[in-house]
Amino acid sequence: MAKALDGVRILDFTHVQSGPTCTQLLAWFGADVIKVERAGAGDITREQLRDIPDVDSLYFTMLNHNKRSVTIDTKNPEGKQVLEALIQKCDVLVENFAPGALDRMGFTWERIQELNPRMIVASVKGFGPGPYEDCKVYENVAQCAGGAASTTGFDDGPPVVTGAQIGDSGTGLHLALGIVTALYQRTHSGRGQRVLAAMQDGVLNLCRVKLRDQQRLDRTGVMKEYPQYPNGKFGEAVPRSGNASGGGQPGWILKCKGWETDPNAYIYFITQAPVWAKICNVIGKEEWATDPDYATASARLPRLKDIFAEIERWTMTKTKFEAMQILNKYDIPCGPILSMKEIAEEPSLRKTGTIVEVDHPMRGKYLTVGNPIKLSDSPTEVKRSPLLGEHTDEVMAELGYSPEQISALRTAGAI
Ligand code: CAO
Repeated sequence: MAKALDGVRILDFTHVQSGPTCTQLLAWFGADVIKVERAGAGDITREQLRDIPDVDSLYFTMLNHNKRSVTIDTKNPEGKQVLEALIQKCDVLVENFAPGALDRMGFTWERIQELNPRMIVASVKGFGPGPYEDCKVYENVAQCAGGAASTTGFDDGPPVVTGAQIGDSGTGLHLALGIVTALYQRTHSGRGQRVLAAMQDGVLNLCRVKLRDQQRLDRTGVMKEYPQYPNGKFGEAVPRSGNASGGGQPGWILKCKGWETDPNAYIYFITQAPVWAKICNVIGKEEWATDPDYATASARLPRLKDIFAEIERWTMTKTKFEAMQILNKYDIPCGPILSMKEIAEEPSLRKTGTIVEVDHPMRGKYLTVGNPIKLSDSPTEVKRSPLLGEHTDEVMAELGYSPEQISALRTAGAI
């Protein structure tokens, strides 16, 4: 079956996590992604956090599916020529080097345009133009600089980073959208353009509601859905809000049966206003449905702590799955705290291709997260990540190099 991005060729100069997540998505949508790696070494994640000696790590394999790998020394003059040929043949160059690295290689925007005016050059950087533009950045730096860490955690503790890789994978997603948008504009303009996704910007975009709250705090000095209300103090900046929902419907994480021994025996419970009467019935507090102290959403705000404590008395009598089943019958929004083990074993996620088992010639079978975006006319088939340089000869031949030329370039250390 045809794929959405059939015919799009990507020169994938990405490494570590942010860039590779972007090009992996494009590959799943059908683009031919040619990953250019340093000869002899490759993407540094191939050897990071290894669980099997001398075998590409899960870190690498889970971020580089459906790609081809070629090794080129881009600092070797002949290697540079190979790269020029690739630039002429590809539609998009994606990179997430440290600021200035591509220029230092000799591939400035101007030079790339000379070689291929239709080329889209897409970059992840830690920061956009400004005081930090030259900084190297990793995931947690972006989480801190983008406002996530200062607003995550509990009020009486330090800032906390989240396990969701919003700096890396989040920015990769933003970049992928920028690339397909630029490809679409090129169909009218005929020209390439630069696409920049800064990790700080990507994280901040995902923390949009916290900038909303900053302005509410500036205006009113209080945010009634935050756990600091009514007894705690608000300062000048948006505080950490624990497990509060961040939206207009208060929520919290509550213990379920087995919490004493199972660190994930919890449920997220939302006291959505339209189903308040049903919540009161389920937890056996029918009188709260009509009591003026509890009957309206605004009356409940100063009492949320006590309300959640009462609801928790009920959730602690059920496992998280039993509670889910009962609450869903009444359309009460809630969610079990699922461990990675439970997610890995969840049959429905296997069925939809969100969790996929992949076979790898050196590591054998492993699990990965498949394409989370499902297109009805462009199904995703997850294929294993390439071995280092596995497709060098194949790609060189496609570029028009003869076997003799390939072997000479190899002897010269260019590939
Ligand atoms: N052949 C020859 N040289 C190559 C090459 C190849 N195929 N591929 C890369 N290189 C060179 C680069 O040209 C660069 O050389 P110079 O420093 O001389 O210009 C060098 O390898 C190192 O590149 P780098 O600076 O990007 O790598 P690093 O490990 O020092 O830094 C990182 C890594 C991630 C901090 C940095 O790339 C960065 O800030 N990227 C932008 C933000 C980003 O994506 N961060 C997310 C990373 S995931 O957590």
